[in-house]
Amino acid sequence: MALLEILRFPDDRLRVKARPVTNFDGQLESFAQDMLATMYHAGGIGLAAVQVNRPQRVIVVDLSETREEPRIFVNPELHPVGEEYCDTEEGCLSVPDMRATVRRHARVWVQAQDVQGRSFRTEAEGMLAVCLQHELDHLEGKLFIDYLSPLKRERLRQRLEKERRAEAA
Ligand code: K1U
Ligand code: ZN
Repeated sequence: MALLEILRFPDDRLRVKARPVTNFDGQLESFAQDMLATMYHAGGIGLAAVQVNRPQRVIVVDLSETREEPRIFVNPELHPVGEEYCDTEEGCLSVPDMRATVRRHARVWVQAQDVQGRSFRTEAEGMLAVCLQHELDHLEGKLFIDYLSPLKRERLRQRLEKERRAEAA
């Protein structure tokens, strides 16, 4: 298993829209395992393939306390349920040291395929629903900070650029 590099905002490659997966082969299984290893290593509860510079429609999540309940979603499609919303503080492995409250659908269901191409459907609420919406946004090139005001997002971009330059010096 390999650890993959996680792209960081404002990297333009985070803005790419992911393509559907068409090949359900051993490479897909191996890539999904690398994504899980990368997510666990980074301490995240989710990860989208776009974040590791593979613009394919694959996400992984694990919200269990034991970190032993990995879930892999290939070609996921999100369907909101009802009109209830929730406000949750989110973080992102591609935007370190930043948290912001985002309004999301409280309940969703997701139609997806596993690494062998078999279709399945998952219903979600609470943090799993929030995390799935966050990861599905990544597949569209969207980040949780896009829900902030333009001014706040620009201040954040400047701060992170400054930190990046300081790290490189
Ligand atoms: O997609 C990502 O960048 C992963 C992200 C997922 C996420 C977190 C919080 C709300 C919505 C989506 C993370 O896992 S960032 C790390 C984090 O915030 C966290 C880690 C462990 C427990 C709870 C949150
Ligand atoms: Zn994220």
